[in-house]
Amino acid sequence: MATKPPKGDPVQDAPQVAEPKRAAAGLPAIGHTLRMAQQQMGVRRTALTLLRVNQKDGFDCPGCAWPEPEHRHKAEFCENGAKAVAEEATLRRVTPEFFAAHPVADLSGRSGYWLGQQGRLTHPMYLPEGGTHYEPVSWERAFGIVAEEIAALSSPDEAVFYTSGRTSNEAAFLYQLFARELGTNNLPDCSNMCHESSGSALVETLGVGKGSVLLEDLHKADLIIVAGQNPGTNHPRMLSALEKAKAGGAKVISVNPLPEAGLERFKNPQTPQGLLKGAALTDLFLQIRIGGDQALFRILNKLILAAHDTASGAGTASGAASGADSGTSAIDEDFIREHTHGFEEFAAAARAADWDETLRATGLSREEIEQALGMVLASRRTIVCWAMGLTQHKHAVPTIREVVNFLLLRGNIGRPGAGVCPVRGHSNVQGDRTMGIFERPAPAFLDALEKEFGFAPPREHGFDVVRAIRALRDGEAKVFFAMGGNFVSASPDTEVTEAAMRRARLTVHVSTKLNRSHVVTGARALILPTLGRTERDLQAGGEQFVTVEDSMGMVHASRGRLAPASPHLRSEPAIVCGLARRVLGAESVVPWEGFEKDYATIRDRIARVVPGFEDFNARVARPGGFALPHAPRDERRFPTVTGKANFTAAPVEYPELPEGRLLLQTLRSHDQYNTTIYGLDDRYRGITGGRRVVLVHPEDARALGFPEGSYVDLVSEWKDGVERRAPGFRVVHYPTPRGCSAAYYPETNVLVPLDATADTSNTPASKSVVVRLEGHTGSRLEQSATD
Ligand SMILES: Nc1nc2c(c(=O)[nH]1)N[C@H]1C(S)=C(S)[C@@H](COP(=O)(O)OP(=O)(O)OC[C@H]3O[C@@H](n4cnc5c(=O)[nH]c(N)nc54)[C@H](O)[C@@H]3O)O[C@H]1N2
Ligand SMILES: Nc1nc2c(c(=O)[nH]1)N[C@H]1C(S)=C(S)[C@@H](COP(=O)(O)OP(=O)(O)OC[C@H]3O[C@@H](n4cnc5c(=O)[nH]c(N)nc54)[C@H](O)[C@@H]3O)O[C@H]1N2
Ligand SMILES: [Mo]
Repeated sequence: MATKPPKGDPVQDAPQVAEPKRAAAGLPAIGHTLRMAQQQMGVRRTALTLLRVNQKDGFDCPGCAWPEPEHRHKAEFCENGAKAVAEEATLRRVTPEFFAAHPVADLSGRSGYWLGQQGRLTHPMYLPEGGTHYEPVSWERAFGIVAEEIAALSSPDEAVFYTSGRTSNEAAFLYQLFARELGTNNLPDCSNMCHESSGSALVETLGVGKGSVLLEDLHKADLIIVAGQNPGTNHPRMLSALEKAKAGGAKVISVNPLPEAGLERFKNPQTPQGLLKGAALTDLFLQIRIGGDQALFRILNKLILAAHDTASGAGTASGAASGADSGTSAIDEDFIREHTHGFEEFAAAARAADWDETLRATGLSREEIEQALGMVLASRRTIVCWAMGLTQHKHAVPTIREVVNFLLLRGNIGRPGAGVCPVRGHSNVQGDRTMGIFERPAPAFLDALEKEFGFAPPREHGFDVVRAIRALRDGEAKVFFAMGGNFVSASPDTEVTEAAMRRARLTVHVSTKLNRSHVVTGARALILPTLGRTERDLQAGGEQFVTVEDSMGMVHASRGRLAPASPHLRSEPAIVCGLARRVLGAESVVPWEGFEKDYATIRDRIARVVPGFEDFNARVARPGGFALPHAPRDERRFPTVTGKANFTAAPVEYPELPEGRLLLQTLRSHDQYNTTIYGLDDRYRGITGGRRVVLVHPEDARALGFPEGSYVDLVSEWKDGVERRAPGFRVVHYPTPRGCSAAYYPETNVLVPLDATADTSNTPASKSVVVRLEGHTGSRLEQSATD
């Protein structure tokens, strides 16, 4: 079957710019999807594969973690889900011949886009110490190499086991079991760079680090606030939920520095009228300054309290004790009294919020904020959704805590149509955490593992992503093993991270596709090719399926149907079992062989270790799966330290911007999945044919002396004084607030200092990097290849 070969390496891209779009999806999206899919898969495979996405007997879309609706359309896929599937189900192959033709030195000069376009990995490959090329290696020898390097460590804590968020529950459970039986909690994951701030804030305040709403809650809400999220690109199926909510009378406020097309207008490809006309989704757009969200929610909280005080004629009274009728009150006094802790301290901090500071931090007008307040007070059921625009800042955790304060104040937790909705990224990132992929596991989880398997898991906390990079850099970690992902490109401070990886003794990647992490290696390196979601998984015990958990805590089965990309691939569970048997040997107390044969036996163990998974095999057999319990949502029970939902009172923070500098947010284009680049266009933002662009307010561009279309270097400024430079970006005028700018990740990761992280969660602050622009002097042909 004819598929088009990938084009040459377009590192020296030449972006073109047009007006940004005002609507998302619709007919152009369908045509675009089919073209991309057919280039990768051919026509027949495209049709067969795309019909299986998110159907009850099909596989879970590897795109995002948005849940499936109860009544699915015949083709329950979205443009970007289809691109994710096409990327995996491509007919292109990276074979041993490919590696023989391309020395590692050549591959490390290629862009990430080019590497990904080469196709699916077909064989286990080994780069020996001092070698110039990857060579084919048997699975047994590959496991032997890992065993040798682990045996040479002076402690298991010198090994690091990273996980990306596509790994199934079964594979994740086995992987953490292996690491802990070996003796380490060094289990960093992509969540450390993603929603860790959400988890940190929610565990402390509500007692559960997950969202408290189900899909039907969105449909029932009166008001949905979407803050720091671009669903038109990153969670396209969420737009249908917002559309449905609006049909039921809900209002939507979007809080974003950028006017994102999907939030403005959505053309639902599943309905004829949607395709043609589209629906306006946003009722109020608050074009906030980068990092201004904590200040915004703080002033809203002040205004809600003031509305209550006025209504109850109290002025200074402590709302919670006044006993006014909560049916009409601006705050839910009964809820606050019965279920929360820390109200007084919080209320004092909120009342002290200052308008001048708020307007400075948010860049919004008083009228806009008062308009938002009107909508908030008119809503009995409010949901706040958020993603990376809130989590990747120094003050991300207090920002999300302020969102929680905002919801608690009006009793919007544990009530239908209301709650917190952190919208997760990778399709099983939430499930991986539930399965114990966490460097700081709860003692109760370790106790349960110990009781079930009879070994003593390590209790000391392990490395998260940033600490793992430091440990590799400083020679304290020597073996780096990745279950999926692209650690080198996804992590901050690219040059530091690459140097750290190069110091390792051994780097190992379980992967579907080639990426930069395979070519920036330790002294020895392995690539272990694995099955993707779309592929049939046949083991000695017959055909297997796996399970995943979506962003709303629904667990369901995922079953691939396509023939594997190569007969040499192994499933992720089989790889962990093979590795564990070789590394741990006869001393292991875990039945790895049985687990590999029959994944139902893994689920039986999960059922005994992880709360909420009782009777797992029977419940997951039901169509659509089952919902995990969530104490705040289900019974307004808050398993926090105080036993109540905690109000918090942190000082308001927002990023400082020195004169002549810009705040840079690093974000996704419409044609990428994290570090996987599907194409060079960002259709909704009007950018085509290139990714090295920086979006700047026209007045800032003028004031800084860089007209539209000029080429600049982005230079980040951080207190360590180290120069971090991303060269050769085209200046694009864009409607972003003054002082704010945007450019794509991962090209700009080189600018994010390793130590610039969120307080408490340690998530890289990749949405607020202080940069200066410098005229680009070198030729554009000298651009770095790390993109
Ligand atoms: N097609 C596709 N789907 C994906 C992904 C992908 O790369 N491609 N990635 C997946 C993953 S892992 C994740 S985590 C999610 C990411 O989903 P998103 O969080 O939507 O991804 P980003 O592109 O990082 O977008 C951040 C949004 O926040 C806004 N923003 C930036 N700073 C601020 C701020 O200070 N305040 C506010 N209010 N807004 C701000 C930006 O303008 C942008 O709209 O998507 C998942 N789904
Ligand atoms: N500057 C900046 N940096 C960021 C972000 C940002 O917004 N700005 N976002 C952060 C976020 S939210 C995240 S989640 C991380 C993402 O970090 P990662 O999860 O590490 O990166 P991905 O690009 O999603 O990983 C892609 C690779 O995963 C492999 N893969 C795909 N499917 C499978 C599979 O089924 N199994 C296995 N084993 N491998 C598979 C392929 O080989 C592919 O090359 O990046 C973070 N980095
Ligand atoms: Mo993510």
